[in-house]
Amino acid sequence: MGKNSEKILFLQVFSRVFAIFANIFQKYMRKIIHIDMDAYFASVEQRDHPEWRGIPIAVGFDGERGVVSTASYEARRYGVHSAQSVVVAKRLCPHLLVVPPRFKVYKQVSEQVHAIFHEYTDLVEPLSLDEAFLDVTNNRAGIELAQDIAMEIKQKIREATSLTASAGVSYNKFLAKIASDYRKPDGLFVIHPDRASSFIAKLPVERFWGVGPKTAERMHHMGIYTGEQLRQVSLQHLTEVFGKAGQVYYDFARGIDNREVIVERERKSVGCEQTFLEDLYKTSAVIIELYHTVMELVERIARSGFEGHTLTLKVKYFDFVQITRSLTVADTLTTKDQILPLAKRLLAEVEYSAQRPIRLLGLSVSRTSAATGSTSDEATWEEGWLDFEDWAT
Ligand code: DCP
Ligand code: MG
Repeated sequence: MGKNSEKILFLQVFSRVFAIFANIFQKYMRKIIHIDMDAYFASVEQRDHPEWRGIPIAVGFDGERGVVSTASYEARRYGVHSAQSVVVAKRLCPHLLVVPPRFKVYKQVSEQVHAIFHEYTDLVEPLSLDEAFLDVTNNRAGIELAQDIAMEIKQKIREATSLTASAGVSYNKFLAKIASDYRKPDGLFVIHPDRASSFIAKLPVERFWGVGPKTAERMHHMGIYTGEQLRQVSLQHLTEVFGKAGQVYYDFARGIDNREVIVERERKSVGCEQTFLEDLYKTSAVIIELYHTVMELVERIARSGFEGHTLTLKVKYFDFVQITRSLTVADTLTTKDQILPLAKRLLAEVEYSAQRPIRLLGLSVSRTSAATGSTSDEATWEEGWLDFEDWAT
């Protein structure tokens, strides 16, 4: 064996041993809490409108094209849920009351809740208005058990806001998030390091973080229904089927998730984009897709509580040439009724045809950049080559 191959072998062994110790360290040393408010928008509405308590309500814009943001627990019993069309929701629950959202209030409550988190640690990572991870390994109050902190936080949230939250406690983000969902509403669930393995073994794969309905279906096709079965599949096989995510599933199945709790850097934009199965050139088809993109964008804005004034449309053509069009307005862009007309105006500036069909549409809302400048009602147009990588949330 040459000197170099010995070195490589040594490094491989060393890094393997290091990884094993790092995983054990994470498992027994880290304390992560995930907090998620219960039926967030709906609970705020029921809090502020006592006459709506105890009855099925959905927060969303009523009307043919409206979408449910969230449903009260009374409505969920009928099968009403987030992202469902209001029409379908009313079919399931004919006496459903659909009430408009009040994003300002949701944001204020979110700030109150965050102030409570920061009484314990500054290592807070918000996932959306109503959800955050806390790393309480070293907490301000010097409390030994993360479970006690979670209990105190729930209590303080109730006192400050009259709302309930569910908490999950474990040694990593993946398990803490699953735990918070486990005893909803008003729940507190702890996944102890020694119990993690048996807990994951029984967990249906669709409850794994990052496993959406499509991935779950593929796993089911492979005969994988539980964490236990997922653990039997080799890393090589998982990465063959799921690409990079394969490694993540492999680790999750073993209770490994060493991601840090990342204190939020200020978000600069919220956006979404979609690539079409076939390139589009008919105006009617493009408008429909634009509409869907707007709906998705509105949902993401609602979830993140983002306040921006600039709308940007990205169009990628069949040949991967990409253009963007932006305009800036005085209002904070949050609703479909505000954004859709603006998106249509931006689209009207874009040329496409059967010879030059569209491969991808994207929309984002961002804070007004110094370069864009204008905050008047008069729209500012600009064409550019924005980097859209930051878009995905
Ligand atoms: N939201 C939305 N559109 C979605 C999902 C959510 O506008 N498709 C908004 C409304 C929710 C809030 O974000 O109240 C938080 O989302 P959650 O997924 O945490 O759902 P809830 O808090 O409503 O319910 P749960 O009790 O299941 O957490
Ligand atoms: Mg919630």
